Amino acid sequence: MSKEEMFKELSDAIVSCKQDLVLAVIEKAKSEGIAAPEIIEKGLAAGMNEVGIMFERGKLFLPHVMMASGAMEAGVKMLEDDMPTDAPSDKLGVIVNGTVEGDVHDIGKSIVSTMLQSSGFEVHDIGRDVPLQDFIAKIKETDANMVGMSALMTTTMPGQKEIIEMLKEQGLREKVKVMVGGAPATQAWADKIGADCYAENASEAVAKAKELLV
Ligand code: HCB
Repeated sequence: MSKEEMFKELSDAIVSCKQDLVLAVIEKAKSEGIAAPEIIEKGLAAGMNEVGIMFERGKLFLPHVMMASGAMEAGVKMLEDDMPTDAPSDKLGVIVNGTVEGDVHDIGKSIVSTMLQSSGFEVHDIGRDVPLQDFIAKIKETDANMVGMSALMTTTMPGQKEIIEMLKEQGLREKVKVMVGGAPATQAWADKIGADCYAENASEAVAKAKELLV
C-alpha cells in the first residue's frame, strides 16, 4: 500500500468513526516508517476536515462529529510518543497556547501544542474555553514571548482581538508575539486585528513561530 493510500484509509476511518481501524492503520503507518506529524496532518486531520465539510452540508450530525473527534483524539494520543525529538537543548521560546473563551474545540489546538513542543519550544497549553484574562495571567506567569490563540467559531473569534487589546493595555504587546489559528481565521483576519501571524495548520505554526522567535 502506498503512503497516499494509507493516508486515505486513515482519513476514511476517521470519517466513518472506526476507532479500531484508525489505530490499526496508524500502527501500519508507523511500521512503514512514516513520521508522526505527517500521519496526523495528512491522515487524521484530513479526515476531520472531511467530517467538518459533511457536517456543514448537513450530511451528518453532531453525534457523528463527536465520535469522529473521539477517534481522532485516540489516534493523536497513540502518536504522542513518536513525535520527533530533534529539539535543541536550549528552548527556542516560551509559548502559551489555548482555545479562547466560549469555544470547546481543541483538537487542532492540541496538535499545534504537541508539534511546537516537539520542535523545541516550551509550550504551556492552557486548554479550551479559556477565560481571556487567563491568557494574560499565564503569559505573565511563564514570561512567555508568544501566545497562540485558537478559535473555531465566528462567534468566538473576537476573543482573539480582545486578547491583543489586553496585551496592549498591560504594556505586553511589544514583548509578546501573537499567532492566531482555527478554521475561520485567515491572514486577512490576523492583519485586521493586528496579530503577528496566522497559521493554517500545525506545520505552519511551527515554521511561523521559528520565523518570529528564533
Ligand atoms: Co463544532 N463547529 N461545534 N464541534 N466542529 C464547527 C467548528 C463548525 C464550523 C461546524 C459548522 O456548523 N459548519 C461550527 C462553527 C460555526 C461558526 O463559526 N459559528 C461548529 C459548531 C456550531 C459547534 C457547536 C456550537 C454545535 C452545537 O452544540 N450545536 C458546538 C460548540 C460549543 C462551543 O464551543 N461552545 C460544537 C461542538 C463540537 C464537538 C464537541 C462535537 C467537536 C469538537 C471536539 C473537540 O475539539 N474536542 C466539534 C468539531 C470536531 C467540529 C468540526 C467538525 C471540526 C473541527 C476540527 O477538529 N477540525 C468543525 C468544522 C470545521 O472546522 N470546518 C465544527 C480538525 C482540526 C485538525 O483542525 O482547524 O481545529 P482545526 O486546527 C488546525 C488549524 O486551524 C490550526 O492548526 C490546526 C492543526 O492543523 N490551528 C492553530 C488551530 N488552532 C491553532 C492555534 C494556533 O496557535 C495556531 C494554529
